[in-house]
Amino acid sequence: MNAPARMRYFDASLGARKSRSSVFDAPVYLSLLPAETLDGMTSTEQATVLGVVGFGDLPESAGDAPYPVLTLPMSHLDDQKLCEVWQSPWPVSHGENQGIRYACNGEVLFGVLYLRGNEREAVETGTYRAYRRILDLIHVAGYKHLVRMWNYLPRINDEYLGLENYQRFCLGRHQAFAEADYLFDRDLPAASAIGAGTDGLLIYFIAARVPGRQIENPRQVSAYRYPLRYGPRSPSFSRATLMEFGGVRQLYLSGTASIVGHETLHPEDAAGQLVETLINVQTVLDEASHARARLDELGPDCTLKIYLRHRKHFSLAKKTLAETLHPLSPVIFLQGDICRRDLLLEIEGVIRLPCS
Ligand code: 3EB
Repeated sequence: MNAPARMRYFDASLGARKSRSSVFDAPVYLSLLPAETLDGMTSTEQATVLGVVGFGDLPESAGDAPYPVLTLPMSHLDDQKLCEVWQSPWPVSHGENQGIRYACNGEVLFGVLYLRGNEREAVETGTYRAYRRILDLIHVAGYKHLVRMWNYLPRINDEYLGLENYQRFCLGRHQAFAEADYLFDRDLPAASAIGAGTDGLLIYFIAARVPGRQIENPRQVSAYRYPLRYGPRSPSFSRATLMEFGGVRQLYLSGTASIVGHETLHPEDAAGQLVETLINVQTVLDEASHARARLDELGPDCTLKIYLRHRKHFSLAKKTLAETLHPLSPVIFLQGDICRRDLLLEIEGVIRLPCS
């Protein structure tokens, strides 16, 4: 792979790391905080932020922040409007390359990319370009292992010349990974692909110096082995990535839906999809933890995001999650379109697993 031209890459954080690290710190951790919290941050606190992801509502001052900020045009469904603050235990360095704004700390790189919509460019071509840029960056910067990718697409369920935008997205992503010689049962990151009210493709991602472990779900056919009827190239993602670093185990859970085998279960039944999805989430958790972690026991270490296609399912989702999760597990509720038309909801998460 050729190094991108005009690469600017500084990693001053490597030095800081040695003096600051503790064996019990993960090099990246997620806090879900009200957006107003960002206004009160000192510059010392800001220096350890890898990135912030907000949903429709970040304060204007976030535009001046030193760290990468992504504001996703999506509506909160809950009164509690939380944003994602990705933090490092020690100061980070910042950079920009081919439209990717990033922060890194010697162990992980957090990046955000917005690829403006272009009428003349097919979705698959734009996606391919975005993924090539990301793969080039992580290769040159030395954070070669993709941990987690979040993808937000305009009009995800619209069809053009027989292919849905989501299927076109899968084509471009597959091509980029295949050209980079990714092994589909070993190297694929966890991911989400959600429809949002954006003009272009919005991506944020985490990459690491060391590889994680790819986790699959025994109740589901691996997405990269889905049969052809779901699209000419299968979705290139794993069900979760398990990271073990800094003496901590973290599970990056992909968008998880009401799919068993490769088929959607309970179409048009949000309650059924919620139950099936939560079984899938617990199953992936079992795979990663050898059945030692339970959703209802995890507490603040379990941060989830749920996307609902229809607002009308919010109160049902809120109630079902309250019955299933530990009361201290924070959840972000968003309106978003799911990649299959018959899916009404999807749940993803970042979970710190208890030490075994
Ligand atoms: C599924 O299991 C539901 O294409 O990156 C979930 C998470 C889904 C990620 C992706 C798609 C993606 O197939 C859809």
